[in-house]
Amino acid sequence: MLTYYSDDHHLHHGSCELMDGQLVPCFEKPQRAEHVLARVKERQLGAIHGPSDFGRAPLLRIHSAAYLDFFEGAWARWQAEQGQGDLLPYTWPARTLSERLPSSLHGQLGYYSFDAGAPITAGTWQAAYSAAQVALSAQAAIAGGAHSAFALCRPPGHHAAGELMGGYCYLNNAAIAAQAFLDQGRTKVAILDVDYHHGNGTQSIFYARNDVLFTSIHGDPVAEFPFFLGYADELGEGSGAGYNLNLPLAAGSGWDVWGAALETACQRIAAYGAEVIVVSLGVDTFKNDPISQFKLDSPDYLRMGQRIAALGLPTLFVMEGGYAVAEIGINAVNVLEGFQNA
Ligand code: Q9C
Ligand code: ZN
Repeated sequence: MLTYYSDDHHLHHGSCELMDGQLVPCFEKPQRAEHVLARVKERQLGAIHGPSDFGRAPLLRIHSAAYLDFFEGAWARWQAEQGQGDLLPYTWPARTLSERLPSSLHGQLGYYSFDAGAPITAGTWQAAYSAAQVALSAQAAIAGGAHSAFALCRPPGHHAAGELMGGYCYLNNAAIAAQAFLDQGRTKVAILDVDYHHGNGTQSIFYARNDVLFTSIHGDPVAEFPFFLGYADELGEGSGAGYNLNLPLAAGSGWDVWGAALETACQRIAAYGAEVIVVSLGVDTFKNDPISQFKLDSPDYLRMGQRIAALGLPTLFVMEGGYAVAEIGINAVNVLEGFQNA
């Protein structure tokens, strides 16, 4: 399997995040991608390519120009204000407040985010832009005839909506790639989001559409981030009604429960008649993940890849979460090897 990767992810390195009332070092750190890349090499998964540059146009199919302009220019504005440290939001347009766009940097940052989990640093735009190009390059490989490809994206993307960053995400790499398939003539794309957290951004982007089926297996939002989306009764709206499948699971779920949910998702994808699958590949479902509550073990990721392969469809894997840094490479590449060896 071909892997696409850019060193530019190192340009994004947030300092800290809020956890249980304390500022702690960011869980979403460069070593994550380094571990995955090292494992891809160790297992000789296949060639590793740098991305091509497809420009802004494919990003604009998912994100608004206003959002991209804000994100690209935010760090320079922060520097012009003599800002110290990472740029982090602290006020959001929650219920009872208006959704006006203020003129101030922090006002706009609140407008374009949903939590304080997506710090903007000097290189965040470039890293996120390159991650999107990595996804598009892997997408192009599949469009060109490859049966599968791995986009080793960092930062991740599935929490990012059309005009929102949050949950370590800025640009929705998986959604951008899914849209590229459609723009190149495919008519039915399925997204399978296996990250521990619900892919609220991806769901919201495609919620009213039937050309992308969104399926997700995740920690029940009643108890888990992102809390405000990801419930089983969210089925899609308008022409997208019936094209959104959420499979929330309880904390402590292991392969027996998780694998059954995967079976449900795969059967829905097959019934849909998908032409291609985009897998939002988070491995924060691992038993030792520091911020998650599922109990998958490393061999389970081989089974995951095997079941996805049984769908028999061209498959684009897009890296999302996973924070048990030492094991993230083993688990992510196990999915790819399970797929490849099936
Ligand atoms: N620090 C992805 O896995 N958790 N994002 C906040 C308090 C946010 C996870 C907990 C988790 C975001 C891509
Ligand atoms: Zn996650």
